[in-house]
Amino acid sequence: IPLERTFLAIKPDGVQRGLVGEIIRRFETKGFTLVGLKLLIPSQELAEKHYAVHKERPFFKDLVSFITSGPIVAMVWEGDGVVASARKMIGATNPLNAEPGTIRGDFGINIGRNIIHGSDAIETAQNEISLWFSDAELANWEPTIKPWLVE
Ligand code: YYY
Ligand code: MG
Repeated sequence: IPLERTFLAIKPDGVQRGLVGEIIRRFETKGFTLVGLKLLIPSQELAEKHYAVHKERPFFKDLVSFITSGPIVAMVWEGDGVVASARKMIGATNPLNAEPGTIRGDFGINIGRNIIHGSDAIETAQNEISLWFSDAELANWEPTIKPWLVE
């Protein structure tokens, strides 16, 4: 069975604030495996597709303009339970409600500047991964330390 994967993106505020290394470090040291990584300024079209589920919401326009305003770091992470675990590590949508110890809880104060995106379910993750990455951009590999992470 293929391992579970999720799509994470460090938003333009996270990149501008120099949080890329800190955020990647958290998922690496947790024990998840990085299988895709790129920095890009998303096109309007890509951003609108990514957030299509929110297109009728009042914040949609600002959200799309924010996410296209500068480089983001798009990533695919792999591991048992990674979708739900990454959401926990990211914290609540509004950083003011996010627990300390989570990324949003530790680094944010505003819902419109909440640093990072993470897929909310396994099926959403599959759709987001194929929206942002081609198969050739994803590395199928197994860390040599895996026996020390998973029994
Ligand atoms: O999945 P998550 O990012 O935690 O929240 P969503 O409810 O999917 O909303 C996506 C994105 O939209 C959120 O990260 C910030 C923004 N947003 C907003 O600006 N204002 C809201 N009231 C709700 C969401
Ligand atoms: Mg969401």
